[in-house]
Amino acid sequence: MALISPSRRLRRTPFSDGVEAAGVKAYTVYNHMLLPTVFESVEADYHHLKKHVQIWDVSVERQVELRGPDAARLMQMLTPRDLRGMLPGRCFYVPIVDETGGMLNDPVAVKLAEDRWWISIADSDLLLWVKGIANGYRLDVLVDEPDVSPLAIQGPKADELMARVFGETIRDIRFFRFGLFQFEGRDLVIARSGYSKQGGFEIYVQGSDIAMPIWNTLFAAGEDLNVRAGCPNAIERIEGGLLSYGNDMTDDNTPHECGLGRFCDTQTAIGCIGRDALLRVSKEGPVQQVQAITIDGDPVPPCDRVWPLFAQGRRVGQVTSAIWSPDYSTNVAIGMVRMTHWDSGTKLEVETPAGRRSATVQPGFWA
Ligand code: THG
Repeated sequence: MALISPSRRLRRTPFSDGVEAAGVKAYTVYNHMLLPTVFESVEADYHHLKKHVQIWDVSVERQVELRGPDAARLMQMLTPRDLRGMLPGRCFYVPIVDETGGMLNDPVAVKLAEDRWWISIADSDLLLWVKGIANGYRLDVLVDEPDVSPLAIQGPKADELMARVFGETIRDIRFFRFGLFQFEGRDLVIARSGYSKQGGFEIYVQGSDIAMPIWNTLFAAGEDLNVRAGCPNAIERIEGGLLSYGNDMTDDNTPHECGLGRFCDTQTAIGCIGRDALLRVSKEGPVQQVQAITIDGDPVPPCDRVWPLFAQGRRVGQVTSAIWSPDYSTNVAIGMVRMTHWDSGTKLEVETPAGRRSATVQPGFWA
């Protein structure tokens, strides 16, 4: 592929200077912002992530902040996940749906206080939808994108690195909870979360001015841990079954088709804008669903469009993400498969740019 021309529309991040100094080799665009995809190579980055600790500039996970008396009400309007039991200090993975039950985003909701929330978004312009709802319903809430840029610390040595910088109490944070930790006299929200299955934290860096100081402090503290700059890794996230909005799902899909039914409480999520539509479709159950799939043969080329899935010459779905896995010595993939062919062990054929290949529906993801 040719290079991407830099411009102001393609936003840099408060860590971009550090990312460049660390030798970033490729970027993608996510929420109109630069997201690194490769440092050494996707495979070398993958092996390192599973063994050591990496620091990821995931500023592209922009925050939609809700502030005011109607913040909790607005948040519940956006998602079919019941938020009534959610306490401040918690993070929830929440499907966001439109009036048809179609997925608009799959963010992490962070409840800072009853009247203050962050929605840590995937790649779609959710701010516009949320502002539209807030204004259309005349809600008493401010909606904006604050100067908050997540920095993820991922990998088996993440606890050790973070304890050195923020103190031993950071080890006590439980999965999808956050605490406040001091850095240069500033309070930072730090959660145990992140877009990998290797474990780790996300620092919600508030104020671009402290971004590079935090970045540099973490690298200095982790020298003997073999800390490196990294990024969400395509191989590791497919093995782990972490979905990518815009790739594995779009607004044509319901949360149930995406396998996110466990994050829906549609009966009790009173106020959710897509509730009626979802109650109708979830009565029957989805007729297609996201599945783990293996693809036989040599490493597949990059998956930059859907690859049709066939059985006996009939279309039964599509592969939406695929890559060679060194640890499993096969191509691992995520696809949307029709009900008639989604049972584990079902043999299919997939049309890739490298020709037709045999594919098999798997019992689950790998990690
Ligand atoms: N962290 C934060 N913001 C984000 C992401 C993140 N915004 C964009 C994108 N990632 C949103 N998508 C996801 C997808 C999966 C998960 C988080 C965000 C995830 N899922 C776990 C899983 O499926 O195993 C756990 C979900 C749960 O049990 O609650 O972590 O990564 N800040």
